[in-house]
Amino acid sequence: MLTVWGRKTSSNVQALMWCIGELELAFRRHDVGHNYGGNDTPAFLAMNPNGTVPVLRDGEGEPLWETGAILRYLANRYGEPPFWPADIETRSRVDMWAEWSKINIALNFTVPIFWRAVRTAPKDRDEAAIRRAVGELGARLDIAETRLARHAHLAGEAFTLADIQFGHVLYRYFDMAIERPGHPALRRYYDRLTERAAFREHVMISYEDLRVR
Ligand SMILES: N[C@@H](CCC(=O)N[C@@H](CS)C(=O)NCC(=O)O)C(=O)O
Repeated sequence: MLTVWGRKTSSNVQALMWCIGELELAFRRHDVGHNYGGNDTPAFLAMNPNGTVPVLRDGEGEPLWETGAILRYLANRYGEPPFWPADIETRSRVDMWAEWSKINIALNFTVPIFWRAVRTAPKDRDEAAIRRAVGELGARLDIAETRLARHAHLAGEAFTLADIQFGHVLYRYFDMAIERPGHPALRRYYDRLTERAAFREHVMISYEDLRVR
């Protein structure tokens, strides 16, 4: 049994929960972080000195933190090809796109766009900075657009771990009131993600609790 610490409104928790859902693993999840608190207690900090969510524990194993590492752990332990290929070269290409997504997409979306537009009071919002950040993210999404115009998924034809690292921010990206550049293949890909039960359950979650008014 997997134990997850982390509120379901956290984008990193969403990536983890989506992965757990895709792999059909049994879990229990504790609401921790943001409004729930609980991530600054000695017990929590003993599991993760950063005080961030998610944290994962598999059975009685050592707690794991850093979402990218947790996802790879789950893939290595429970994933099967083509989600997590057995062949090292093919697996590394999936991993390459997963890493690219974390660094180029998730990190350029969450703080520069989502925090500025949703987790900042309207009176303090810097609309010009938001537009600039959407433009900068858009330039990186051009790379995904080219890829997705030719392939069904980010790392190729199959749904893989890379799609989880890439796709877990797309619900917010497409739902938010921002002016997005045109990326038709990306939009079609996102629409296909919304047909996945685990994506709907763990990623398509209201972020109104996070909104600063
Ligand atoms: N690099 C870490 C970042 C973790 C992180 O920043 N988590 C956020 C939520 S997405 C957090 O714990 N925020 C504090 C809170 O929820 O109280 C990872 O990828 O797991």
